[in-house]
Amino acid sequence: MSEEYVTLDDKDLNGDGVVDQAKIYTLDDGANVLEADTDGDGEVDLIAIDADGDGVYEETVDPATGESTDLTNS
Ligand SMILES: [Ca+2]
Ligand SMILES: [Ca+2]
Ligand SMILES: [Ca+2]
Repeated sequence: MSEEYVTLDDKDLNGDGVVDQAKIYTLDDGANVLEADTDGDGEVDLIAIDADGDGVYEETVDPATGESTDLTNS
């Protein structure tokens, strides 16, 4: 595994005005994964996936439900 963890401590990801804790790591296949704790309880609330590593996230996943949302409109 060659995951790189980066902690973002100054990002408001869901626009509620409160900084959200998040980390980004890169998988061996080049995909970027962002995990965010948007309510500050220490549990990940949102996962975003950039499958091709170009910096644009194509999909988000709600870890509570496993439900994924396609962010692309193509
Ligand atoms: Ca927030
Ligand atoms: Ca949380
Ligand atoms: Ca991408």
